[in-house]
Amino acid sequence: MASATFESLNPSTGEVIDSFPRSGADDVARAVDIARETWESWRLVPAPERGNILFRFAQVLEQHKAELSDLMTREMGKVKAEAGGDVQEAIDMSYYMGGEGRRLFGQTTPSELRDKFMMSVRMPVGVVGAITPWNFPIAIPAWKLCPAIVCGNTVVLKPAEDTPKLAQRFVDLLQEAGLPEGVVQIVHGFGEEAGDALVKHPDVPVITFTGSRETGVLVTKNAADELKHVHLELGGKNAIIVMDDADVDLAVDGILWSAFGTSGQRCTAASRVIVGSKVYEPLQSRLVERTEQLKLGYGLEEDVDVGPVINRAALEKIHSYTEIGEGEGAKLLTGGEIATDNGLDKGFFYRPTIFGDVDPQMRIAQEEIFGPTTALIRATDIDEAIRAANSVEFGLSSSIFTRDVNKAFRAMRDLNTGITYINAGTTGAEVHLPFGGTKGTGNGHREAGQAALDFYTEWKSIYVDYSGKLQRAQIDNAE
Ligand code: UN1
Repeated sequence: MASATFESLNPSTGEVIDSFPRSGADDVARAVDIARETWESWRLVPAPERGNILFRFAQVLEQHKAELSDLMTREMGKVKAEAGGDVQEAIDMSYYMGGEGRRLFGQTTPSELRDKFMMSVRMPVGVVGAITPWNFPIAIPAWKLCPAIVCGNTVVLKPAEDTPKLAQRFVDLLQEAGLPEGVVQIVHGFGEEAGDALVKHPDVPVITFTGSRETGVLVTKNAADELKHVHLELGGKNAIIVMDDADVDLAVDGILWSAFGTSGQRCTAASRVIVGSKVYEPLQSRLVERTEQLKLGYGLEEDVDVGPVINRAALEKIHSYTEIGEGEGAKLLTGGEIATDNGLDKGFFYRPTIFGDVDPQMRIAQEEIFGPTTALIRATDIDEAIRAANSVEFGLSSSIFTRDVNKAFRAMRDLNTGITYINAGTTGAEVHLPFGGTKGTGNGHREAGQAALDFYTEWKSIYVDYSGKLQRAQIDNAE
């Protein structure tokens, strides 16, 4: 076992939560060996039985929802209600994928020959290496592990080093739900050590990673020699478009929730707002006013709206973007500072920040900040708005507020993202539709929904000839 350890901190108070083993390549190799061995028996367990374990896991998560949400606010910082939502996503995913145990549908199709039967079935792939982020510390492990497990794979999980305790609880509760030992292994620690060893291990044919674009590219390169299946979810620079005909109050509600919920630390967060020139001024003033009413603080307290960001490095990065925005000539409308009053200086708190008069090509409108900062951009019509929305390297989520059905359909077709919302913000994806994005957000795979099954299985095509004679397909069969 790894002898070195690392600590997990409470981002609201700076207090140490617990310490964890800092795993290296040897620990990863041991976990992979067990997962590889367990796979030989796990792949033969009937899928409905595997699904039943997920139904029980969903129930166990329900029983522990309050405990997990409370721990999430302490270890990751998101406010109470949002922490409950994170756990609920895992519950929903576990029920949904549990049901797949009795589906996992393939196809049957007629043969071109007589007395011959053809079908395709989904086969498990083997050991899945899952590298998960800290921003959805219970939901995202569920997005990855529930489909992997029901499809008959085993898993080595390397959770983010900021939220090890939540990941450990997740795995403990899987065991409590009856998951046989060895099906899921956890290795704690850092990307350069544990994560990298997992990505390079020859007995891990599948890697699923949610994190930064930079690391995603590295994962792809390091997995290339073994031709691994790689799924990537790499964030976004998501835009909300507000057309002149929109319900402005509704749009402001959507912007507040999507820009500042989870302190802006969602891949789906709205870090750009593209506004029609007629509603720009009223929207800006209402948005700033509502933003200044948001209460920053420790998310276990009832009336707190916005919690801390994850750590000191994140706080500094977010603040550096305020300086970049000001340097680029954008107008700082509110926020733009590290909050230190009323004891907030013990944690990592950043004031919700809005820039106005932002040009779509500025860095604050192009780069993922992953914090409570959003940029207002003007657009004269829908063409300009869609052009601006699409002018970034990412393509995860997008949204339009409009009462004009024609504009809504234009947006559904032309916004180049994996997810588009009409009259809602950019966050809040449900577990039974595909989740993921275009362009620099990923590599074409999707998680959640039916799409996840395509990643965690290989198709096998099976031909059964019951004619009793040699029949040859794809040649001239005239007798
Ligand atoms: C993420 O930030 O990586 O749609 C996931 C949403 C959440 C999931 C976000 N259900 O905002």
